[in-house]
Amino acid sequence: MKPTITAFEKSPDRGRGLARDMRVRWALEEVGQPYDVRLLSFSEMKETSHRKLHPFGQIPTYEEGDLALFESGAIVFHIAERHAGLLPDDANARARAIAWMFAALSTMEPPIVELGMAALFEHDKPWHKDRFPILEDRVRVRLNELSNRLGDADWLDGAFSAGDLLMVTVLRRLNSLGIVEKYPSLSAYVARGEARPAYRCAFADQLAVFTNTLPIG
Ligand SMILES: N[C@@H](CCC(=O)N[C@@H](CS)C(=O)NCC(=O)O)C(=O)O
Repeated sequence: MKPTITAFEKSPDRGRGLARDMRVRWALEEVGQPYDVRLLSFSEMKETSHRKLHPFGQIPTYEEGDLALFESGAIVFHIAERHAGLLPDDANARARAIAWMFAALSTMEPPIVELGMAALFEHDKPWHKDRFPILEDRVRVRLNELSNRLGDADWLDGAFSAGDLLMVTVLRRLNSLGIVEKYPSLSAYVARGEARPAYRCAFADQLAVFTNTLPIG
């Protein structure tokens, strides 16, 4: 059954692939699963009908038959479990790839989001000058550790997995801050993710929503 996901009707990132529907689109492209997209305005996201799908009134959501999911990580995990290509068959390697999914979302993403929020919304606050370097340091500590672990490998644990997919999307959130560029192995890692045909297809589709160049559905 063809799933339907939700995405911003007008993404605040202007189609730079930073909204979290990008992860879901990329996962679906990696496994070759066609999908439909329902676009939502900010007010539609807060309506009761959407909150039945997403308690926090956000995107993305995922509907497939009588299954409705929210949380991009859970959706990517569901896709990876139902299709070949995003999680290894070997049980231990699979468990490690899942650990990287959690690492992307619960260890890397929170300080990165915090820094991004501070850059976007707090620059005029009196405490911004003191707080920003602290947030930057927290991110740098994690990037250092991740970079040390990745070393010169292509992916985090053997073959490309859903762990890499989520990690690349999380690191991309730093794009406008010029921080990942200080870590050549991480920059190359993100570039490798972005070069994957499935990524490029997903990116083009979400950009087309913003530029209005493709019919959706
Ligand atoms: N942890 C959630 C976060 C979802 C989220 O923050 N979605 C953003 C778009 S990337 C959103 O809908 N923002 C609008 C809002 O919160 O009103 C996930 O990974 O799906």
